[in-house]
Amino acid sequence: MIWNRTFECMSREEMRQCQSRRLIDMVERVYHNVPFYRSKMQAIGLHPEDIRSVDDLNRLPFTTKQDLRDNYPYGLFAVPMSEIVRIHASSGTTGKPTVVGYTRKDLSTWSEVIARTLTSAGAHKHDVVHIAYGYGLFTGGLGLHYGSEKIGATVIPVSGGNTKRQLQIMHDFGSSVLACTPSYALYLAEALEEENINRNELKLRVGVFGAEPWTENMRKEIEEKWKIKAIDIFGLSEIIGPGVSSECIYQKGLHVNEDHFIPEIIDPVTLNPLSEGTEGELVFTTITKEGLPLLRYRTRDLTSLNYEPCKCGRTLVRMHKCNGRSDDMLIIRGVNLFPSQIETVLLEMSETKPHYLIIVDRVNNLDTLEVQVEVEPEFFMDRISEFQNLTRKIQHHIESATGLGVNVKLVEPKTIERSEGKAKRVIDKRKI
Ligand code: DLL
Repeated sequence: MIWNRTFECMSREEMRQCQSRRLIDMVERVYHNVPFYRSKMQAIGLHPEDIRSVDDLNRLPFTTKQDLRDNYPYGLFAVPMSEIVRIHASSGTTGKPTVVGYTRKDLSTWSEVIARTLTSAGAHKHDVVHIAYGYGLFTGGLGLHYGSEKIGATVIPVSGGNTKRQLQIMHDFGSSVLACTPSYALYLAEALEEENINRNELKLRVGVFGAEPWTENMRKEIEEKWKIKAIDIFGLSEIIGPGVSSECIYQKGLHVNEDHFIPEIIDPVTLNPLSEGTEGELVFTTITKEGLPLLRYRTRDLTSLNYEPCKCGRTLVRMHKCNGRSDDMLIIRGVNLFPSQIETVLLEMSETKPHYLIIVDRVNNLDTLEVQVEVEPEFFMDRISEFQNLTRKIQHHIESATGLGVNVKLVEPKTIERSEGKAKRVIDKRKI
């Protein structure tokens, strides 16, 4: 089944024309409505009329997460706040989150691309979609929610956490599609065995998993443990949230909704465009977004593009499964974390030194986060209660800055290895 044949199956030439028309309109809008883009374009002597088709895409300036941060919170919005009907946010590189805004039309586009995502995974109106992505500022929960309603499925908005309850609901309410991070899907599978729930009493048949990297091996494990088809779905808040691209049932790359988001692959160092099939950094230009339209947004995700037709009938370009990034962002239990966020917390506290080590692991399919912190020497001579208080204090500060549970370990001064070059801040022991 294909949700929107007109756009998902159009010829490459029709897609080019559609993208060109939309791009021209979008460049005109951002030039007039977003001072940031106007001055960026003026600085390189580029006028909206210079953009005549998608072939001119690479004349446009790039946008980075830092640009969003510099214009925090609403500076890049292209419409007045009275037109914005929803806000979401994701982690920024330091303390402040990246804020994104949607108009009514943006929300309708979002539901449309999620409807495509679910349909390409094989879901339909008779399904019961169990949404265990977090609801809130994170785009996972609400993003999947409205798209599921759009296809006419029954939505169970469980949100994340409370594993026992998840399984009971899945069993009693007849969930047939599971939407969550792949690592949580594995964790739930293990809990299923522990709770002694008979898999054959569940109606589950498909999973739509994303928000973090996962390998083919993880897919195999999830599919075997759950006896379901596990579909990879990809997206990022800045572009819309989930719904940017997703696999079809052939699981051979993720179809990009390129009538809304034009993908490019660039060399992350020279910033030059790379040819089809070459791995590099994924860049998106949104061509229908109203609230937060972005020109050539550097995702930092590494992948490649494939324009060959797919067996499913969709002509939408496919991106290879994403398994790496060109920056140091970690994804822990689906939550994005930059080491600099931890550093900011530690620098703000007088008792600690900015020497720290982040250790990420996966225990029973759940990510764990430990932060080792060097403290000022007097803490090692003081009473044990002071020591515990400080541990708790750091833990609390990190948790409220990142939204992630953390195990803090205080270590003696000069025990964390110093490096002569780039400091090694992260040890990621997860085998993904
Ligand atoms: O994670 C949106 C999302 C929600 C996607 C639910 C899929 C399902 P952010 O929190 O802004 O948005 O994080 C975006 O997560 O740049 C990638 O590095 C990573 N990511 C998202 N999906 C995948 C995936 C959501 N399927 C960042 N495979 C992106 C690998 C993924 N990485």
